[in-house]
Amino acid sequence: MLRRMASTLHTTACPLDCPDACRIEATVTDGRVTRLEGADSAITGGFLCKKVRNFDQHLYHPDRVGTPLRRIGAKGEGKFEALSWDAALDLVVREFTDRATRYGAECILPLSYGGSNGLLSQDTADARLFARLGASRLARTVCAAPSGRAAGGLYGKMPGVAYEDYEAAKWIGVWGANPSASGIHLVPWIRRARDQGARLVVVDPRRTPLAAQADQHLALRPGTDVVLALATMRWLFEHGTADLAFLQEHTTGWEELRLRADRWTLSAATEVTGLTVDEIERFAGDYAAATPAVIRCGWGLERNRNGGSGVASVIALPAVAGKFGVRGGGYTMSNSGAWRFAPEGTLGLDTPGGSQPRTVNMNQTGQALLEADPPIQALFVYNSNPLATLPNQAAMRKGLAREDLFTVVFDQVMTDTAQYADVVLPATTFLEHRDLARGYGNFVLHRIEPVIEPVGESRSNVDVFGELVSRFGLGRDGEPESDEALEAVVLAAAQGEADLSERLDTEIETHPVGGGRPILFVDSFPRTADRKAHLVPGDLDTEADGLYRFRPAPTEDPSFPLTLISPASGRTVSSTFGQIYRDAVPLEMHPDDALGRGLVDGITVRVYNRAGEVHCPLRVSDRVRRGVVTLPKGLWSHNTINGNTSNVLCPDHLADLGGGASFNDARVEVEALRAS
Ligand SMILES: Nc1nc2c(c(=O)[nH]1)N[C@H]1C(S)=C(S)[C@@H](COP(=O)(O)OP(=O)(O)OC[C@H]3O[C@@H](n4cnc5c(=O)[nH]c(N)nc54)[C@H](O)[C@@H]3O)O[C@H]1N2
Ligand SMILES: Nc1nc2c(c(=O)[nH]1)N[C@H]1C(S)=C(S)[C@@H](COP(=O)(O)OP(=O)(O)OC[C@H]3O[C@@H](n4cnc5c(=O)[nH]c(N)nc54)[C@H](O)[C@@H]3O)O[C@H]1N2
Ligand SMILES: [Mo]
Repeated sequence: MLRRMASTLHTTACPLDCPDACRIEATVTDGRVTRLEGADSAITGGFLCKKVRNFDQHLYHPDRVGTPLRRIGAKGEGKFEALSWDAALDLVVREFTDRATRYGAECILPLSYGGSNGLLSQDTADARLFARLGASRLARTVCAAPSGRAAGGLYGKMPGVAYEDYEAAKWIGVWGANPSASGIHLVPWIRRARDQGARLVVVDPRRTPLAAQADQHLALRPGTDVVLALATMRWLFEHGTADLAFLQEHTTGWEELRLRADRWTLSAATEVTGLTVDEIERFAGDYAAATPAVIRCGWGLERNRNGGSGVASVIALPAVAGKFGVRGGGYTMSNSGAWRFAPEGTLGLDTPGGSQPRTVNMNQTGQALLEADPPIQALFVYNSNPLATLPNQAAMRKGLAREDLFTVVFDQVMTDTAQYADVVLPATTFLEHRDLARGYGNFVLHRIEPVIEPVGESRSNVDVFGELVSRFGLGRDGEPESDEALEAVVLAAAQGEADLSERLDTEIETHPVGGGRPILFVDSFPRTADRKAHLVPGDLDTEADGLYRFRPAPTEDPSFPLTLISPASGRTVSSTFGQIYRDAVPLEMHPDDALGRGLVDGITVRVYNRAGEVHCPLRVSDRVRRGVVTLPKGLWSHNTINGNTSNVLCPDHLADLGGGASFNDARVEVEALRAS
């Protein structure tokens, strides 16, 4: 039991969707969290981001859901009344059962993404419930799907260079990543490397904080990374700086990759990327000359129709240039593959009669809610705020507004999505429940134990999904149900790891087998069958209909000449914490684009395309390149004047790999908003 006394200190960790997985020291006073600070860590330096330092604002926010709620107003109106857990779960079981009987179990769709991102609060009891119900499956593609496919196909998800080893690098390329907002503990390691003379290059359509300090900033057009990377490879081959010995010994497909790179002369690449010949040549020459050289590949470049090929080409570069084999050399993408948990076999995820329910791609949930056949009649949203975070927001909103759809939203706060729920269930946060936090930048795993009692009547995912399993009559005698039992299942399913539970008890930071600072192609190899990098894997080539092929926007519609990108911000994690920030967020636009349209800083604009429009303030800034405008991801309806966010402008066509989202492929026009 948790003891209540004046002030106690508790060590825990942050599982939020961020690469860093920080250790936390929480102060609890009279049962309330009063202070959160970074706890000792060799990797993070013991400091926390501002968002999590202020997590108490989220914990005790007036919009925190305190009890189960039932809708009493129209959908979207936000009128609810409290009801007991018993009554709420009864209602869910009754409605889901009724609809499954009438339409078949596939009419149920679970809709979830990272949420708290802990290993217990997703893919455990929830997976058991929805599998045994025979519900539609969800392809969780909103993030990292193209990059995951690329990293899996080329290198078998080999973990990359550790943050600590950036210090050894002489050349650091930050490519489509903005660690100053989205994984801040990499930044001090980059700074240390620079203090020792490392060169910093940033590839990003925006001048991010690191780009502003970089030795070179390549502000390319969004979605053209594959062309920059291939032109660089062509240059390397042409100038005798490709590492043919490495390619022969450790890769397959390099001759084919070379052929595909061959059409990208510097001048052809400048046409597409908007960079100059000098810029690309300088980039290639400096990269070729430096050792160790490391690329931090982010997620900004995957979110367009060329995203999978873009990521594949970026992570193929170190193979072509021969940058592996030394500490601090190679690339870092997601390091989630450092831990391989495979508990599926022990959780009992069988479907009724071995049925194979359909799969809905979450990037097209809006369309599915409006058009799927059989129809989606029961939606269970958890660990996600899809109205704020999925593309094609207009379809999503219309789908959620369907009177015949029964929607459950299980969340910590009244999100935009929750406003459309029939039943809202209050969820605990990682300070109130047990979980496991795994870094996907840092090579760490932490056990999370609750530091306070649940706020209000909130309950954990494990608890609620477990209870639903039994209320639907789908439970099985003796199977692991409690959070502790499920934790044991997950830990025991960690491939290649021994004594993980004990290690989590005794070690300050638990690293995966091998220690978590691999030297690539020396003590860590691709997890492909032949331990080689496959530079043009057949399955990816088929899926992408030609890997590394650059696709111009299908309809470069002159009515919508601007590309809208929606990067992460330093205030929110996706849309988490969005209830705290209610101010109107501006669209950023280059001064030349503003001038051409007669727009000035500070006015209210209408950003629009055929899918919808956003009304918001304008900030004129040369931080974005010409032809590109930005509006951050994770905004809520209260952050804009008309209640739509950038997601209303984001198309729901898919990236070339993994069924990924194409958020950064939006085309828009902007005009002054006239009072009507
Ligand atoms: N504070 C905070 N931290 C987070 C998150 C958050 O929302 N807030 N989100 C977490 C999650 S879910 C993720 S996926 C990661 C994301 O981490 P990052 O990948 O670092 O974040 P993004 O801002 O999505 O994208 C990075 C950069 O890509 C640029 N970009 C956009 N389009 C292109 C392109 O076509 N090519 C290139 N080269 N660059 C492009 C953007 O301008 C942006 O600066 O961060 C995680 N950490
Ligand atoms: N326009 C645009 N939109 C984007 C992106 C973009 O680049 N542009 N990027 C996308 C990316 S990278 C991502 S990862 C997605 C993320 O999209 P989502 O997965 O929808 O992420 P969040 O908005 O953080 O929503 C997570 C929700 O889970 C809740 N939650 C947290 N912990 C728990 C828990 O233990 N139990 C329950 N039941 N709920 C919990 C939080 O309160 C929060 O409301 O957004 C995408 N949206
Ligand atoms: Mo993400």
